[in-house]
Amino acid sequence: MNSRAEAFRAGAWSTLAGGATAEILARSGAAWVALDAQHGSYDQGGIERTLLGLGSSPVPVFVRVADDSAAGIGRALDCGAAGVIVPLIDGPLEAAAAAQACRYPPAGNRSWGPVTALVGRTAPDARRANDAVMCAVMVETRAAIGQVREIAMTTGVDMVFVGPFDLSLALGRDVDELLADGSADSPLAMVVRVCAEAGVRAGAFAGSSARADRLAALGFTDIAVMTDASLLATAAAAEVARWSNATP
Ligand code: 3PY
Ligand code: MG
Repeated sequence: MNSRAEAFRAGAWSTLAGGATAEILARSGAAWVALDAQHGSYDQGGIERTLLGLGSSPVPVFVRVADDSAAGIGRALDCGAAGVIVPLIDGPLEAAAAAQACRYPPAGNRSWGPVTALVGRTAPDARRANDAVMCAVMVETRAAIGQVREIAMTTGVDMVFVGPFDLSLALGRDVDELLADGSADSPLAMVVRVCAEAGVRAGAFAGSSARADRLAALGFTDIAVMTDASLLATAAAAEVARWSNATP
């Protein structure tokens, strides 16, 4: 993926494996979709079924992997993910390991074995796969905030992606207070600034419009503005409320 900071992209987050939720999100007009294998219900089988089932998605589909293991990163990419979002990265060494796990030698240490090739699709060219892959590393710990510049500058990192819930816990702050902190030296403003300086995208999880608005105002370029579970819960509750108030 082109790692230069570009236009704003609103992403969709899928926590509900199975069914067609990821496909609905991929066709919603969102700029990208992420399948959540850390806190969502995507296991390896769910990732594989969803990515293979989606086939030619109109937008990139990423996987938020369960952890920073090279095995999990490689398996998600083998299934056809356009990139990975790697949680709980503390510093540049972990960021470099994640970036290398995304790429075949000589750029990295990814092992060859794309599952997509096994189901009759053309196996991607290794060099092109290295250029196209998107490696996002999550900054959501106190250690990571202290080294966010080094993380953003790490070779092969395409996006720094903030997890505001974990970050607020790590910093002992309320998540909405952290998001509302517009001061120039706030942790989130600093992330946006160092990403711009490093020429990488600045992503973050919002999960709701109100939080997405705050992150957009801070200058984040890629925001997970919605999740399938919260969209369904909100819309279902609103519809039920409308019918409970309706007079026959
Ligand atoms: C966080 O906010 O910590 C996340 O990882 C979002 O899923
Ligand atoms: Mg998190």
